[in-house]
Amino acid sequence: MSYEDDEYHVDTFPKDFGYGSFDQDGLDEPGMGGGESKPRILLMGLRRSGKSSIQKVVFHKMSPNETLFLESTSKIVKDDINNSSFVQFQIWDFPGQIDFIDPTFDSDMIFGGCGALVFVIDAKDDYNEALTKFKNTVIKAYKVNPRIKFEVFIHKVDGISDDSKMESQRDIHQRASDDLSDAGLNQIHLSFHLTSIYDHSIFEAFSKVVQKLIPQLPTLENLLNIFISHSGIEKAFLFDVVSKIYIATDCSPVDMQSYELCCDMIDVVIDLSSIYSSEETAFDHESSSLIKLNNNTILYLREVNKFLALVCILREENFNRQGVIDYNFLCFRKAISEVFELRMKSQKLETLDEQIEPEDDVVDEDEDELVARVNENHLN
Ligand SMILES: Nc1nc2c(ncn2[C@@H]2O[C@H](COP(=O)(O)OP(=O)(O)O)[C@@H](O)[C@H]2O)c(=O)[nH]1
Ligand SMILES: [Mg+2]
Repeated sequence: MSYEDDEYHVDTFPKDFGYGSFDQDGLDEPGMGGGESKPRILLMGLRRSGKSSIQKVVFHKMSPNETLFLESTSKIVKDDINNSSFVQFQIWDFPGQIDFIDPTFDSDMIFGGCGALVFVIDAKDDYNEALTKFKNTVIKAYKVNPRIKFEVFIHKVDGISDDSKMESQRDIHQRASDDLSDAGLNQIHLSFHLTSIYDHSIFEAFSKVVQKLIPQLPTLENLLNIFISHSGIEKAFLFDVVSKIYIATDCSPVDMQSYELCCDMIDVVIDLSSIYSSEETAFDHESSSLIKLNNNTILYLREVNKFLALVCILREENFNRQGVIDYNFLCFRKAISEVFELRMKSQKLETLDEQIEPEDDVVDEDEDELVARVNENHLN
């Protein structure tokens, strides 16, 4: 079997908003530390279930209509999502017809360094065959690597009524779980998402998949909770600007509409700044933006680092204290960069000595201390 590193051309988006270049260090060697710190997300499912479309729409700004002309994938396509921040992984897009019985399919290598397996099922199609393939895939993958997160995308749910969406989800969930318990594997946890590339559901689902692969997630959530509670903010999302997936949010529930508003705000900010500034500076340290909605709500965006933006939703009257919000934001931004540094340090330790387990508790302790310190510094 051959692999291919695909070079994508992103022409609907300024160059600088693409992800950095692919650093190959140690990634292709099974068992190397590089693979550990940069988990793989595998996209699997039957032919034409929508795998390549998902990857292109979420990570390469392809418009959903353009996916109609995607050619079918004949090799595994590796795509490196590398923005040197928290969102670092590889996506492997598989051809639908891949066969695990095939001796050239190196399942140890493929599932070994895999963080999440996204299995795409076309909800508009008869899904019996997909479920059979799903069962075989999970059994095989779990044997190689029991730590894989299994994510099922019940896909193409655009134009399907809410009732039948729920009905498909219930049915697929039931049958997939039954299949696995028949195989004696009912300890495997499956997550289900209803998705479509024609709305924000695919970004939301991918956000959840990626978040599970970020070891620092609890710290990030904690920092967001502290930030909003001291600043009179209702909801805050920490966005990966390039993909518009959110890598963390505070603990209040996410409603789809708020998420969509924040996504649209990022588009507006980037489109506008691309017009009025040079490509390299369209999103930089000074980037911030304020949108007042006609229902007393404010959307406030601040740049966190080159790749991350914080988008907040708050009531107009709470924005009177913008000074406090901005001060608290600076504390938040500083804390985020410290979490990064800790992450870098622990990654270095990992690569220095592959044999020694990374000292997780040391990092945790540092992160706890950091959260406590940030809490003290915040203005009320
Ligand atoms: N209606 C609808 N069509 C989709 C969606 N996602 C993908 N498709 C279409 O499904 C077809 C197959 O997609 P493709 O990505 O090539 O599937 P793959 O073989 O799994 O990689 C294409 O014509 C896409 O336009 C979706 O969310 N909704
Ligand atoms: Mg494909």
